Amino acid sequence: MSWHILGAGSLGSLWAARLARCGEDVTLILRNAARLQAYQQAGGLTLVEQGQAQLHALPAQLPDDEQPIQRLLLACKAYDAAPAVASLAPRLASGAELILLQNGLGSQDEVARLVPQARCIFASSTEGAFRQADFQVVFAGHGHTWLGDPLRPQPPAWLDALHTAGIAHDWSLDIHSRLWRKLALNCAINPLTVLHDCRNGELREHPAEVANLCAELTELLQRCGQSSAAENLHGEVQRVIQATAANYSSMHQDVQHRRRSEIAYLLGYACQAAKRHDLALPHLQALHQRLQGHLQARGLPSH
Ligand code: NAD
Ligand code: KPL
Repeated sequence: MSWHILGAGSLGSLWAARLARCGEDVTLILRNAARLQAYQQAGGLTLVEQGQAQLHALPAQLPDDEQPIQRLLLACKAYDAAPAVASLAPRLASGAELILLQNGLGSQDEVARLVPQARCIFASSTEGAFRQADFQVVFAGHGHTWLGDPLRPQPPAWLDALHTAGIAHDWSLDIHSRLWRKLALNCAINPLTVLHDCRNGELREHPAEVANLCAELTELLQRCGQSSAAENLHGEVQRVIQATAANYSSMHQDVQHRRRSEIAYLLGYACQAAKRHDLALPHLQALHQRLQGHLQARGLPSH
């Protein structure tokens, strides 16, 4: 069975190249005719791993191609996920499976609502990749990907293909917990790095701000029934700040490069959840407003 991968960006290319080189049948879905032409001119996707570049001339097509889709890896940003799936919905075969690689929360439910007939598998990844040029992606950080289906505990048979492709993963029986934990980490670190315009490590100079956010995020997770995701959140945030001290967070990089951020699916989602539960979280709400103001002042979307 073949793979369709929507989004030849960082993670999409990383998955596409590794699946294709172990013999999987992979087709890319590109945004429009101009992107398809640029891809054809580039001759394929290049993955740079440990300094070695390898070109993969994978077939590519447009969203309105007629080929039915059985298994789709959705590798776009959270805010693009629902519109992208809406454009592909007529092509989904019966029993189609979607793997949703988006960070944060909210986009998975938007997609699942659009295609109730398909199986939606949620993913949370700590792998790192970035685009160094058009259709050239650098595998920057080995990590792990957790996959799970909140509605069906049985793992899909194709997990073996991920294993063969060297994509480190586990099937998770509680993928929501993984996604909430990552969302909380991202909410405690990323917005502060944008507002202080600093690397992750410099947050060690703002211990009270980090501690206050962790306390409120812990309360939120507990109220949302995510007690295991809440466990020792502050300790893990401090560990991640230390371990990634020299890095700029993904949100800092987005703002720096004047790209739209995923704020709505991180802090925005957290603040909405607090509101639904009638929970007052003054530090988190103030952070959300400060970040929105910061983005608006730079002409970037704040939702
Ligand atoms: P990216 O911006 O590099 O790639 C997304 C690609 O999707 C772009 O090429 C974009 O043009 C394409 N796209 C968007 N809508 C489309 C459409 N309708 N049709 C065709 N193509 C479309 O993004 P990324 O860094 O790969 O991130 C994807 C998701 O994975 C995000 O939610 C991100 O937070 C998460 N994530 C990324 C990393 C990483 O290291 N890059 C790590 C962990 C999680
Ligand atoms: O995932 C991250 C990001 O930059 O998005 C870390 C390193 C955990 C910081 O929140």
